[in-house]
Amino acid sequence: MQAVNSLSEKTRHYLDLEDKYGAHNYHPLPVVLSKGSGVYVWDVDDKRYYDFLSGYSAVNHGHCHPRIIDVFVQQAQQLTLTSRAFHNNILGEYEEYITRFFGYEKVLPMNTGVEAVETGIKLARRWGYEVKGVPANRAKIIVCDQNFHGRTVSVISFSSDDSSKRDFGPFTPGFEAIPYNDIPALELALQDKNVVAFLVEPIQGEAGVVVPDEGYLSRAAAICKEANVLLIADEIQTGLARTGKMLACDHEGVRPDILLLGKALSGGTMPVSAVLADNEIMMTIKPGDHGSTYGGNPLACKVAITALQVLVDEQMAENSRIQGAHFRKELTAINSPYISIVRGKGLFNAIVIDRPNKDAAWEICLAMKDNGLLAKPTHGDRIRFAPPLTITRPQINECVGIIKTSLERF
Ligand code: IF1
Repeated sequence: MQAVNSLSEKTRHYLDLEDKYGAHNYHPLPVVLSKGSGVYVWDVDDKRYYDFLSGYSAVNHGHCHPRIIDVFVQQAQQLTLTSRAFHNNILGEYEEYITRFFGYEKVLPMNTGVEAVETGIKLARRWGYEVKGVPANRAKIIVCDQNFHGRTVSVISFSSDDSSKRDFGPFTPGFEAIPYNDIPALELALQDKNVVAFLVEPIQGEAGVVVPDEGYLSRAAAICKEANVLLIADEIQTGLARTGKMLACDHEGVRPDILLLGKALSGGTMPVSAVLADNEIMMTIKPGDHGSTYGGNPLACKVAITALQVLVDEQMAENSRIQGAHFRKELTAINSPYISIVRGKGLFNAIVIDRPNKDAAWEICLAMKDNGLLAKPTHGDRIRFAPPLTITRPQINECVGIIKTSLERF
């Protein structure tokens, strides 16, 4: 672990406050950030770092993107929240923009990613009963082992990660987990006529950027269609240009029945999520059946329109594809005895550390921090590398150098 006395006075001060007054629901790296711009963040001692986590892919646009911040400030001084009890002049324009952007008939605006997941689950169940004709309270949703879809009680009910669910029961029924990237397992699961949906991450993020076989997603979509089962794609982390296409589903031309977005939809400024679907599904929700205080607020909508525009104007998907491929090539060329696997798509990558001591990934992240790059281990032996999609080739090369130096220190 980091020798705590090597931390500055200022850093120590903020760590102590959080330790004393905040719930201990995270174990962050010992660094206290106070400023962000583009691919960089600065700590309270004005030391600069490359941000290779990007807020778990919520900061795809880079920190404090000027166009997004300008719109945020301008709308924040105009009208931030009306609730859905009244209309406003932003929501409809946002709904038109985002549904045309992704090619769906309707959008249901929410806030956090897990709220979008919960909304997708409710939509699939409601569609299952009212359209597919599944008997009341018998709807089943297929999920994958090692999934991560958020932290509400219903969503952790189908988690396979003990730390996410231990002692949080009793759990919500109606979910069945199958192995990820396993078509025969999906075919078998869909023989149950009560299955209403298959909820899947196009690439599993928390599991350590697990990329399924080429064709898995398109085969799964075809099987779901045949079985009259909705495909729900959780693109909350993989979407919005992170994997080198606007959506990870785009790599295989898959159009999910329900599309879940979040995180970078606001350019990293505030929680904004969205559920997109066509009328057959979306119109099963009637007035008063679902909602949220902040869902679709004018500030979120205005910011989201700009965030989507910036992705396109700055060709972030293309940059993600190009720089990601180079990054993986360079990481592999390091040929470090510590790296057993390099994997990912676009600028959504991870390495698997091949070392007996379970803290190796953490120690390497501490070393990278000292060398000016912030990344976080996931599941002990995996380190996710996900910089903002604005990163340039020279910056990628500099970061590969930092990673190389840090690994050599071991
Ligand atoms: C934490 C993980 C990432 C997500 C996918 C839904 C959500 C997430 C694919 C829920 C959220 C975040 C949550 C955050 C850490 C981070 C995370 F490590 F937890 F799993 F990114 F991989 N679907 N992921 O990745 O969205 O409600 O958080 O807005 O909970 O520790 P949210």
